[in-house]
Amino acid sequence: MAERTGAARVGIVCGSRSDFSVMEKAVEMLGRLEVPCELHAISAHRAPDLLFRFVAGAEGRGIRIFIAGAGGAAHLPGVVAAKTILPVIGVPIPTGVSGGLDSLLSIVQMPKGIPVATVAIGGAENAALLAAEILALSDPALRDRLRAFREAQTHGIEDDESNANLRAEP
Ligand code: RP5
Repeated sequence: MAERTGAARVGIVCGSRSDFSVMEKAVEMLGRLEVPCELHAISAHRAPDLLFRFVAGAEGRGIRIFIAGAGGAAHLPGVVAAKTILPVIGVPIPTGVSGGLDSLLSIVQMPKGIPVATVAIGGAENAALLAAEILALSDPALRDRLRAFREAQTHGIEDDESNANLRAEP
């Protein structure tokens, strides 16, 4: 388990350690926004009882949102969503099947009544940003950090050398 300082507010879980290279991007983004999180590898198929224990204990530990990533027969985000009413954001992990189309369809095609907010294939950064935006609804300081992130992102593009001739007159 990876952990940032302070009680984790976002629980990140993925189906295998082989997913860590994608899911670490969510850890990194949340770290940048100063949102404590934890990262676990727990397969919904290979260790369902452990997954249920993780989900059942998470809210009591301070988790407010889950980010769940899986590849192939990617049932993990849906199974997490089935066991909690906290928001669940699904990250389809890239695979050898059309770049991860199998993962995407497995995660996005949830039955009505059990939602999973699904981001793009490999879109762990956006999963982290969406989680932060949800938390920011009741956290003004985090709202400010998100605004600062957006502004820095915009300035990075405006300041790019390729756009030098488009800059406004001083
Ligand atoms: C899924 O199967 C995992 O989420 C991973 O993306 C994929 C392959 O897992 P490993 O065989 O690498 O453990 O459950």
